Amino acid sequence: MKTKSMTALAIIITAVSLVGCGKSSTNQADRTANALASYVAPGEKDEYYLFYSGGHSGQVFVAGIPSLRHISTIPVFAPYPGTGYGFDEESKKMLGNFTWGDVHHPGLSQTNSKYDGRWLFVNDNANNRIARIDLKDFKTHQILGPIPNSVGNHGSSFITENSEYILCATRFSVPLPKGRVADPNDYEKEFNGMVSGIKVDPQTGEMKVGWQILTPPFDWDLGSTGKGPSSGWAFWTSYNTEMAHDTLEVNATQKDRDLCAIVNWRAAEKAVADGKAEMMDGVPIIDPAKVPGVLYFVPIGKSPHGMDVDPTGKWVVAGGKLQPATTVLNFEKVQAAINNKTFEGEFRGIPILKYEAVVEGEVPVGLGPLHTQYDGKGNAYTSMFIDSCIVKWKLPPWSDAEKKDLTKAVLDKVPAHFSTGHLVVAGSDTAHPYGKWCVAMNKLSAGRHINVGPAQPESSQLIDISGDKMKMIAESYTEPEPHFAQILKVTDVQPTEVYPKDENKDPNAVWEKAQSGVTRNGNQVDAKLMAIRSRYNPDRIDAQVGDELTVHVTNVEQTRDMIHGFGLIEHNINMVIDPGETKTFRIKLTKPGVFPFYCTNFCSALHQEMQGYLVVWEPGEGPSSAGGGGSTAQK
Ligand code: K7E
Ligand code: CUA
Repeated sequence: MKTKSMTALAIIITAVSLVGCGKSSTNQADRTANALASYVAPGEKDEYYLFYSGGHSGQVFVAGIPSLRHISTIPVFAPYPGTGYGFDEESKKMLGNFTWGDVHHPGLSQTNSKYDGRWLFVNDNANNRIARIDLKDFKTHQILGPIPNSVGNHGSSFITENSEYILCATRFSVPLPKGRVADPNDYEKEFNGMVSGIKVDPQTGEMKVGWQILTPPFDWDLGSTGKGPSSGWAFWTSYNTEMAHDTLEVNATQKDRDLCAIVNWRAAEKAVADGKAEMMDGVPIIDPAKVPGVLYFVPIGKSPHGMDVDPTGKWVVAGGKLQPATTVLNFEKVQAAINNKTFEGEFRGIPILKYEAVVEGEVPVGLGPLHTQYDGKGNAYTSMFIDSCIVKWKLPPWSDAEKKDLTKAVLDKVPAHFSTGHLVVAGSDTAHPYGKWCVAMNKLSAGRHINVGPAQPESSQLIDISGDKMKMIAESYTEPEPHFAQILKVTDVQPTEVYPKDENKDPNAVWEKAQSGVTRNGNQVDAKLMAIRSRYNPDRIDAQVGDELTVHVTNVEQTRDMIHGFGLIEHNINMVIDPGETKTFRIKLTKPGVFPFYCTNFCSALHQEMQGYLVVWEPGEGPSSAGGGGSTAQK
């Protein structure tokens, strides 16, 4: 036990002393060439979107490639006053009672194993949710969850080839169903993990929980979905085959190999249709010990993290955090082992495939391999957390000489700064990778930026992978906390520029002065406002303490980027309304006073003049429209 943690410590110390091994070139010609390669001149535009996860910021950030400039923030699991997200009723409802999430793995929707530019799905590790961003307007349209029977929704969101499902696996195990209490000392007996199939409506993208597969209490880690020969399958690593429930750093690193999951999701879907599932918390649950063919295990060394299917669907590569090699599974051999029952045992009724029968080789890439991406030309790129570099290596088939000595399959290394977590190549998770760029998202980028205090800003690095040798071209600040990302060609999406008036189905939308105004029904006050450069109509709302006030604001503009805001003084309200959009908020009025409201988004030379008053009278006072005895003040 001691020696093992000592080894881990030694590796980390070596890693720290290795940091700084790769300086960028000081050669003037190289510097000029690199600068030009990522330079997007004023007025010109980037060629790709980079959607990167914002980790515990709960957001998704959009950058351009090759400039690496951060150009947009898509709020998902946390309020964001910049777009008014989390203040209007609709987005508040989506957020539920949570004000944060932990986004790890964005996944673009696919058709025929190709990005179709429709949706971006992201997971929330913290509150067990999945969100859908529509690429028509780059906004969050659905948050599903907390998903029943699922805790620590980290091993997601992995999209199947035709976006039939988003597949998820749990990082944490708990007594199920949620709410049941058992002693963590009884972890092995009482706790369970889960694999979930989240069904996606092919037309609308609407998600719902389809089915789940009960698993032993391993900590499932990263995964990916199959294609080609592995179509209908999915794969996850795990890092706690030991089933430890305390001091995981030591107790979950005892075994040389952890059991990874090979899931036949089509078989799971069929088993549910055939009535082989039992309900738990409203979800059909498959017990894979009772339904053979749904789940298999394969041992992979050691404390693996990423598990990435290559574009042909034949090779599945796992990175062993504590093993200086990636493990390459051959899916055809996996199939043969399943058919011939080449098992080396079983665990709780689940067959364990014989390691030697399914592994094509272990490629000695270096220390701390995490995630692998592909260029579709037979090359793999693995991020090295400890070595702080990206390693390019050759996928099988290997020559006899390479097979004998797989160091020969390692083609190139480029330093990254520092401790790379994820990396991304456009289309790597589809059958059709494209583009010349790889982005390395570095975890512990100390000293890469000017000093801003104790927290060192993270960095991402742009690597040109078009040649034999990789070239690090540019570097940029990355909002915390980057995990995975997706790259999409700009020409593959056509975001809308305004919401067309005739598509606005909000019953409270108002398009002309005559429709707008304030009405009262008991203590319910309903204000329908029109926002147009540079005024609100009406610009006065009268109400009383104790009223419930609902305000609907329609931005009647039909011009791109003509955005209006609605900030209400001392009421914690800031809506931002895009052209053609209607947004609503509801508040209980608790204090008397005159509260100005104003446009928060700069809209014209007279933006500052775009303001009005919410007059909150004491009960019984004010104009008749406010329930008082005076004459009507509105309009
Ligand atoms: Cu995908 Cu960062 Cu959640 Cu690896 S995890 S690094
Ligand atoms: Cu409307 Cu500023």
